Amino acid sequence: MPLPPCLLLGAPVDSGKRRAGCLMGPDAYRTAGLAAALGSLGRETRDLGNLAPAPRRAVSAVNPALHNLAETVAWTEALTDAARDAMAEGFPIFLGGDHSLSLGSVAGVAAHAAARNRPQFLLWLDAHADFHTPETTTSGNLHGTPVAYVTGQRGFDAFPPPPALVAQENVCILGLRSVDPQENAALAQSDIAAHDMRAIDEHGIAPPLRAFLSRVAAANGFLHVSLDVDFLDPSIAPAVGTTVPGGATFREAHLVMEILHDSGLVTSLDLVELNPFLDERGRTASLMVDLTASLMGRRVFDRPTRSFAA
Ligand code: B3U
Ligand code: MN
Ligand code: MN
Repeated sequence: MPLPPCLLLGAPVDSGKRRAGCLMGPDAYRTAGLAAALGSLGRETRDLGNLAPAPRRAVSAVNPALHNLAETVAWTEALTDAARDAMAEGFPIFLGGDHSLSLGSVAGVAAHAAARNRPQFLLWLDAHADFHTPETTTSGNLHGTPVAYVTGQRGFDAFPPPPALVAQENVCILGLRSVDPQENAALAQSDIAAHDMRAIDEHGIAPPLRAFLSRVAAANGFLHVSLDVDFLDPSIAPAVGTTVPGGATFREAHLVMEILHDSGLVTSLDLVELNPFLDERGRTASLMVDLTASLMGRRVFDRPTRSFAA
C-alpha cells in the first residue's frame, strides 16, 4: 500500500500566550523548504494552505487571568474538524502556531481513531508538561493546557467537549524541565508517562521512547507526535518564547525522529511554538524541517543492518 500523502496544514495560532510571533510559523516552514524536503523523500506532499479560526462566540471565563480565551476556543473548533478530516486523507502535519493549536489537532485525530475503534496515543516532546487547566493556570497562557484538555481533565467548560479523549496511559512526555507545582501534583496522580531531562541524562532518550512505541504497536494504536521547539536546547533552537536551558541535543532530537520513523507507527504531527521573529537566520525553522525529514525517513547512510561487530 502506498504511504499516505503528507498534508501540510498551516495553523497560525498566536492566542495561546502573550508574546506574539508564532503566527509567522507556517510561512517560515514553507520558506525553509518543508514541502520540498518531504517531496525529495519520495513522499507525496500537499500544502493545504492556512486554516482560519471558527466564528468567535461569547465565552465566559472562570479564571480572570486567561488570555485570549475566545480566540483559542475558536481555533480549537476549527482545528478539531480539520484534523479529523485530514486523517481520512493522509498524514497531517500541523504547522504552528503556538501549542494551544494541539487542543484541536489532538482532539480531531483522537476522534478519527475512536471512529475506527482504535486507541489514540500521544507523544509530547516538550520542556513543559502543558498539563494545566484553565482553572489551575497562573500565567493564563492556554498553550500550557492541551495535554489536560485531550485527556479529559475538568475545567474546560468554555471549550467544546473533545469528541474523543486520549487515555492518560497512552500519553508519553519526553524532555521535561519546567513543570509548575499544580502540574506536578496532577501528573503524579495521573497515568501519564512523564520523563524529565534528569532521567534522559541518566538512561538515554531511546529506552523510554522504545518502551512507549512497543505499547503503541501492541495496541495497534494511532500515534500523534507533538513537537514543541522548546524540547530542543536553546543553543540549537533559539526561536521560541519560552526557552529553557538543558534541552534535547541535536543528536538526541534526530535519534528520536529516526526511531519514530523506523517504528512506522506515527500517523500525525504538530510542529509548534516556532517564533520566527526570534530566530537567527532561519536556523530554528531549518532544524525543525530537518527533524521532520528524519521522522519521514531521511537517512544519511543506508545499510541493511547496523552492527558494530568486527
Ligand atoms: N507552565 C507554564 C509555562 C509554559 C507552559 N508551556 C509553555 N510555557 N510554553 C505556563 O504558563 O503554563
Ligand atoms: Mn508546549
Ligand atoms: Mn514548551
